[in-house]
Amino acid sequence: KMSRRGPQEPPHLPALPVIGSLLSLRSPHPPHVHFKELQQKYGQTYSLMMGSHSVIIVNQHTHAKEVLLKKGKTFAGRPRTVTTDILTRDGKDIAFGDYSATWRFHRKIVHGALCMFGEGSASIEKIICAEAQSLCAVLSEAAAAGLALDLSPELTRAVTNVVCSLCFNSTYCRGDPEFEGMLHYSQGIVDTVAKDSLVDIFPWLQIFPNANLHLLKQCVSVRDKLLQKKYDEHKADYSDHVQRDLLDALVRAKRSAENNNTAEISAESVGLSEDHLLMTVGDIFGAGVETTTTVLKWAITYLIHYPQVQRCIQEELDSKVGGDRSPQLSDRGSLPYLEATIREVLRIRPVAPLLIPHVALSDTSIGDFAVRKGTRVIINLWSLHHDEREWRNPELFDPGRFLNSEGTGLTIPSPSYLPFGAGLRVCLGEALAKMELFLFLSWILQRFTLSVPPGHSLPSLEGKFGVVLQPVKYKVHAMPRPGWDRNKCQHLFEMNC
Ligand code: HEM
Ligand code: PLO
Repeated sequence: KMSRRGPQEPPHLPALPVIGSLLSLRSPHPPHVHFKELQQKYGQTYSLMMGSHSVIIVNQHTHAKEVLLKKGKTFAGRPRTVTTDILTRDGKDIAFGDYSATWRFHRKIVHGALCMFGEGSASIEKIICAEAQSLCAVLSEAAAAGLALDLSPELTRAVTNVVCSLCFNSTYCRGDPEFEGMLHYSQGIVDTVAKDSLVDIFPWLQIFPNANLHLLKQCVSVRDKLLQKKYDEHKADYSDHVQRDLLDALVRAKRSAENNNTAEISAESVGLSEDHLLMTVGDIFGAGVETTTTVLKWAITYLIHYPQVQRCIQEELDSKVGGDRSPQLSDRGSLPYLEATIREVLRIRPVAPLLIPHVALSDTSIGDFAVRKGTRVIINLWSLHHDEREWRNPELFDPGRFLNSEGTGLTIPSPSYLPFGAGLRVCLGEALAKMELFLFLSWILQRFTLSVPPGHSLPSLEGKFGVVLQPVKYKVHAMPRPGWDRNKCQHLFEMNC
């Protein structure tokens, strides 16, 4: 309840000048786990100093929803940090850009471009299925040769080709040097970005900021060359009559703003400079690749740990889809156990366990706590998804918790579940990501049973904390299911397309 003296400051971790609350933040655990533990001592919502910045950590769903939904506009800001400024040319992108007319405009363009792919010959479904087919072909070949495979590059290529089609109307073949380069720079960025604001003041991560910044700058410059090349190509053969992809949609918006001299909107005023265009498409490309790939890797890691879950999904696929055709999006409604498994993976290993930090744009409050303008707010999704009051046995991987009591339909058993965030800053790729997860996993599990090679130990479930929470690397043995040899896979594909 509100006290008579008005809203109080939230409980505060001890803080020293310069390093802030650094001494209280020493822990062998990654930040999201440590922030969850600190609740024992400070309560569910508390504040601390990161260097000179005041930060509030939110560990419960009611406060999280107040920040994201009820007061969404007040908390729609983003902090500027050294590393994200390098990545996004001082916040000229969507994800790390502050709340502004430009940000709103770019979200709208991206949203429109993603919707454009709903139907027609270049539909997202067709694009994803073509990649699923090619992924399964690689697994078949490895299986025929008796090889175990690190699935990471294969999954990354499949997912990359989907966003590449959407962003640039192009795809990569296996072994394409440009793709290999992208794998390398993107991992470099994931490992280093956001490490100054959140992470480089955490000593347990053993970071050397300068080496980090150097690597980040190098990787960003490789990425920027790739983006620039795509942009120049699109500018060269741009036509008002066809819109092939997101980049065309952005170029069109820029041109129409430039031609529209009478209107108040000029390219500069709505943020349609070349920098803005490149950073927006860079965001979608980067987010499109790293998030979905990471979830697929977590899903496979858990399926290997829980073969009974894998069997359940396969039985569902056998009875609802059968063996004479491949799964399609319209099967989603009849495969609840697979959907439940995807939901459980997103719960137990959220891609962005701390979302992206939000910033209060004016003086406000969270619950009974006063919050000053400029305060950073970190929503600890890890705490929400592992809250013992909301989830029975939160550490247990149990897709069944997302099924109704008859096991025939889906539910969300707790309001403490926000894998894509919520409100103004909600993920822009949620629908796309869900289509990809469903199609890739259903195609793979219809054809293969996944396990670690004989004699290998199970992959770790811990994960490596960075701007996304990634599983470790390991080799997978993909055993074709009865009747699913190489010829059948190929034949079925040719029939369907
Ligand atoms: C933001 C999750 C896939 C594009 C976010 C946020 C989360 C999230 C938690 C932060 C919300 C916040 O800060 O409040 C996920 C998950 C994905 C996924 C779990 C996969 C399963 C994608 C894909 C795309 C995408 C495929 C691209 C098409 C974005 C963008 C933002 C964002 C642009 C920034 C939004 C903004 O700040 O306005 N996502 N995402 N995401 N996501 Fe995703
Ligand atoms: C991933 C590496 C790329 O090279 C650049 C990039 C752009 C957008 C980022 C993404 C990275 C990581 C995941 C992020 C995404 C924007 C939204 C998404 C942070 C750094 C999430 C999960 O919030």
